[in-house]
Amino acid sequence: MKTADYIQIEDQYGAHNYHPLDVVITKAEGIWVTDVDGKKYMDCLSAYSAINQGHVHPRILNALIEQAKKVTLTSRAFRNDQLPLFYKELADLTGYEKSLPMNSGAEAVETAVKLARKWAYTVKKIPKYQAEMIVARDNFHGRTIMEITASTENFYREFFGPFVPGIIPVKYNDPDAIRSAITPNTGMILLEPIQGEAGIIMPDEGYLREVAKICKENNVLLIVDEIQTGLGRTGKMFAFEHEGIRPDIVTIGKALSGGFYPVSAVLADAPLMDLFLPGEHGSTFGGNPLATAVAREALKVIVDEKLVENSAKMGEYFMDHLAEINSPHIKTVRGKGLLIGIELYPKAGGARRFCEALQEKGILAKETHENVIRFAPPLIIKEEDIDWAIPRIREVLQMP
Ligand code: IF1
Repeated sequence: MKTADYIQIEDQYGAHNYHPLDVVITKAEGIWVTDVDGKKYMDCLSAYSAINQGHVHPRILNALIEQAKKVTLTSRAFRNDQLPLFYKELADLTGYEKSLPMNSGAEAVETAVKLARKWAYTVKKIPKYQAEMIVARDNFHGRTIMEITASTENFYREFFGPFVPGIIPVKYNDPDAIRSAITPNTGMILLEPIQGEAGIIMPDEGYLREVAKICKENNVLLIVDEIQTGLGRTGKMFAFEHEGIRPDIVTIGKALSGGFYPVSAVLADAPLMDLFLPGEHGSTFGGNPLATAVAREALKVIVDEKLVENSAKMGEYFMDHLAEINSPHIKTVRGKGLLIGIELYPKAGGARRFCEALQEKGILAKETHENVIRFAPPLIIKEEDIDWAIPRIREVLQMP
């Protein structure tokens, strides 16, 4: 079958909850993917930062296969020999004393908010069910009812109410907006260190430091969502490190499994994490031996292959070269590490047509919102790969 055949079947039998590019991928390795017509592309999306280690990384593949031959799922009614090692290695790597494993990023965010709410009622003594959470406008934390309640993107929430009470959106990158939203019932603030879906929106230097200070002054927990920005994407293990802060709770996911399996987790120190009582929260697949064996190897690959350092170095190289492109369409190039966005002027007619033109030239990138092309290749990318991509990106951005 050819591309068109696959698209027709997908159209007929599948929900239309996405508008993907018309590329049908059948094989992937490293930064390259191949479609059913045999055409090769450089993946500049990395499945929204779930493929930091590169597609089908051999070490993680091997970990998946070997573990799958032994045991894949025990449920948490019993114990297994991978989860304890995952806990320990994650604690050693991140400096957080404890973690709680889940599956999707959305579940990790829900878990983080439940933990923070329990702290609000049992430790801060906010009257029950009056705990408030401050979030940033234009955030993206997932697709659950609570998370779309937090969203200010009408398209993600319009037909899915009624919504979850106690969530207050404020302007991102504005500490005063947070100060004025805080009440005695504020339990937590949930933020992305860089807003990915909003279009790679970078707060001013010092914003997160100021937010952390406000949280301390007001006895409010800071939850930082690193599901997209974490695990090396921005040139640090966690994006919050650029600001020298240490959030109370951190959510991670996506590249935690190198794209082999849905694995997410919530990080916190013991006094907070131990508020969860046995049976109070959980998940059938959360912390299963297959997931945690894969995640252990995925984390080892990030460290052993120095992907955090490479992300910083290649991100700078990539952004410098993008910034040199002379194009009437480019408003600005921004990003951190290998989380890069090119914002186009509205008169350029929207980012989609440029992504389609990039596809023609063998580069897969995705528009985010109307006018931003996101470039987020796997963190294994090399200078010569970027040298291959830049002329093609230049040609596309210089088209009328
Ligand atoms: C889609 C966006 C990116 C995330 C952050 C939690 C989650 C995500 C910061 C939830 C997930 C994904 C979801 C996917 C597309 C993609 C996305 F455009 F939707 F927003 F990356 F920017 N926090 N982001 O970025 O994690 O439950 O998906 O594992 O829903 O279309 P998940």
